[in-house]
Amino acid sequence: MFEKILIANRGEIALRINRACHEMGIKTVAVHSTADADAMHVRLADEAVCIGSPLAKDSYLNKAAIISAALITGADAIHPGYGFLSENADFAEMVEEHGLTFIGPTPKMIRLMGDKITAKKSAIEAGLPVVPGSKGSVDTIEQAIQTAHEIGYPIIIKASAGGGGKGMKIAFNDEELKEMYPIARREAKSNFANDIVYMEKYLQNPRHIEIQVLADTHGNVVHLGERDCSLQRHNQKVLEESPSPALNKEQRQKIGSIVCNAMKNLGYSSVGTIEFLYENGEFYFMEMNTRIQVEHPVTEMVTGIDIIQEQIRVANGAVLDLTQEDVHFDGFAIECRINAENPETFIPSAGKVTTWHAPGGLWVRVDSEVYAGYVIPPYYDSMIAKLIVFGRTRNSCLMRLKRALEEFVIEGVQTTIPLHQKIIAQPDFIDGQYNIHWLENFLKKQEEIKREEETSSQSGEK
Ligand code: MV4
Repeated sequence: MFEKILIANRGEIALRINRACHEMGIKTVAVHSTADADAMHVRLADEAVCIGSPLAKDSYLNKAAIISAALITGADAIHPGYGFLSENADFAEMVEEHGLTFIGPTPKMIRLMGDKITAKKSAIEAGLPVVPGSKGSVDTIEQAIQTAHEIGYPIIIKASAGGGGKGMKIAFNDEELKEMYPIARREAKSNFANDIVYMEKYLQNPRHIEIQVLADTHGNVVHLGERDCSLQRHNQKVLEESPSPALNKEQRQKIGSIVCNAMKNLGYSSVGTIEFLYENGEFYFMEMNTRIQVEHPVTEMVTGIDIIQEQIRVANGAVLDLTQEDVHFDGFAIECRINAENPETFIPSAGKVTTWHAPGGLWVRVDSEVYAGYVIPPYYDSMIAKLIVFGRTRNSCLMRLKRALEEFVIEGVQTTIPLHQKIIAQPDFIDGQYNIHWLENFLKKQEEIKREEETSSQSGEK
């Protein structure tokens, strides 16, 4: 096993990786920017190296500085966490060239999945169901119109170098397509320095359901069920749950085995997530994430498997010690992402956390780097904590979540806790009746109610 792992990340995930390493008897090295010198994972790691100034490009994205820190401290492997360099094939390659292990899949696999056109082609070849669409890139407006007529409107234009929802354009007819096609290419060029786009049938009311897999380097693959991540705002997930309220055991087993076969066909190793749109009982491959994801804890809660420990073991060449029969799905888990933001305007709220009281008790997990007195730096993502709760039934999970959110006390900065409290009180959410548009529609309605209240109170004052 590795003796020392360098954690190339910050925040709650750095702490999460540090915990997994220490439980495996592995020493850790934290790297941090000057803004993160007081971070909890820096304190808890066995060693720490400052790698640069606050802006990510000068520290957490500085490949040479991170690899130098690993070499100087004698680390055997680098865990990239999520975001930053976690899906950067050049970095993974550089790590291997320096005789270190990148804790993730091969650079080739990262590259394949990073390009959304090659990812979709590989998905089809591996046997995954996909949304009908263009065969590869759409290079001219004539080709775009022809493709649209073949697959039928509405269509969606996506950037091949994109992902995560950035730079997508929807068209319902030829006229809109003629307008949107050049805009899509221009935006792809400016966002991703690559103007290659492709087209798909636009699914109007799907859920976002993703499958977690765990694969070793010897061809063994298991799936750990699904997560329903439909509740999102501006392509940012807000709340995730497992199992999905939309799936039963047979459907889970069916898509799970399709995904496992596909991963075997691909020769995939490490943890991975296959994202699907799910509509009218059908799954459609969207993209694959080759990293550990923010929402992995809901899967850990319903399977009892430490996904990061497994990721480290398979990166070290270990044979998976689990077969599919060993994976048992039990109960319900929900994760709330708690951001330091105004819960109505979503404007980030950095600064000193003066009071911090995290909830506890049975089946309540809080993953966070925050402590009383911690100063949230303004340079990074606003997610400061994840609250994950488990219940044997979905209702007991919801009741526990309500209780835990009430117990949470954070002072000094604004947080999205009140938003979560509102969401979980909605009948649609309680009934599991939601899709990818539900949250944004809900927020729009809340805005309207607020505006009406303001107007009526103003007229009342007169
Ligand atoms: C789609 C779609 C509808 N039809 N593709 C957004 C994230 C990126 N991975 C792909 N996305 C979408 N692709 C087809 N063919 C709708 C979305 C989408 C979405 C997907 C999941 C979660 C939230 C979303 C919000 C808006 C659009």
